[in-house]
Amino acid sequence: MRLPSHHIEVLLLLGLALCTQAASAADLTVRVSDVQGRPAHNVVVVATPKAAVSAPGRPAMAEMDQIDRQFSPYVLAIHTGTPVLFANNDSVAHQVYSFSPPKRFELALYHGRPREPVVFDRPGIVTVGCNIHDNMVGYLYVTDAPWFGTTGDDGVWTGRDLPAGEYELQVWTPLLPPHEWLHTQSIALGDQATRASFKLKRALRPEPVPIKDKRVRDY
Ligand SMILES: [Cu+2]
Repeated sequence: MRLPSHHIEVLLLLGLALCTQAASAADLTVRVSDVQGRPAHNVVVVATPKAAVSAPGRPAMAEMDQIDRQFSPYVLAIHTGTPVLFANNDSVAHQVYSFSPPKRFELALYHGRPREPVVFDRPGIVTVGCNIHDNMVGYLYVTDAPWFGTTGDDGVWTGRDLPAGEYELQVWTPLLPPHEWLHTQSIALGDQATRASFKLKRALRPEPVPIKDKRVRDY
């Protein structure tokens, strides 16, 4: 079939419009530093668009491991509805639980791969612990926002291909007093890669330390 020339023109214009739309997205790099200006890692960064945008694809499952009698990662950011597998690759068995309102659960004492993941179906902050090892603590930040993550050792999180527009940025860490848990700022994104930074206002508490000494008696 041959298309009349004006139809071809319309198709070309349509193609051009789609390309333009795809181009008006950019990466967002957020840097978080502590009061001394050092990189702050394991900090949750959330980017919420102020207008509706098409959301990125999400992993079907997330994982929080247990190593050296600690949760790894210490802080995990997930989208609401994501199942999380609490693997236990430690040398000892653990009994993971949460009393937090967005998700209460308890996994019977286990080692290795748990029978089922835990689905976090409500947004909010969930603290997890172990019934046997009181020093173990981890956090899940469950969010409805389309872009989120945690900072690496360099204090940086990068969101990929955020459509142009206005966003609210929030950062959260369990290592600040509760009333200072959220720092917020607004940012406008265009078609250029954009940077934002947060400097936390108060000193962070130390993270719980892993216990590597295998001589500690345990079961
Ligand atoms: Cu344990």
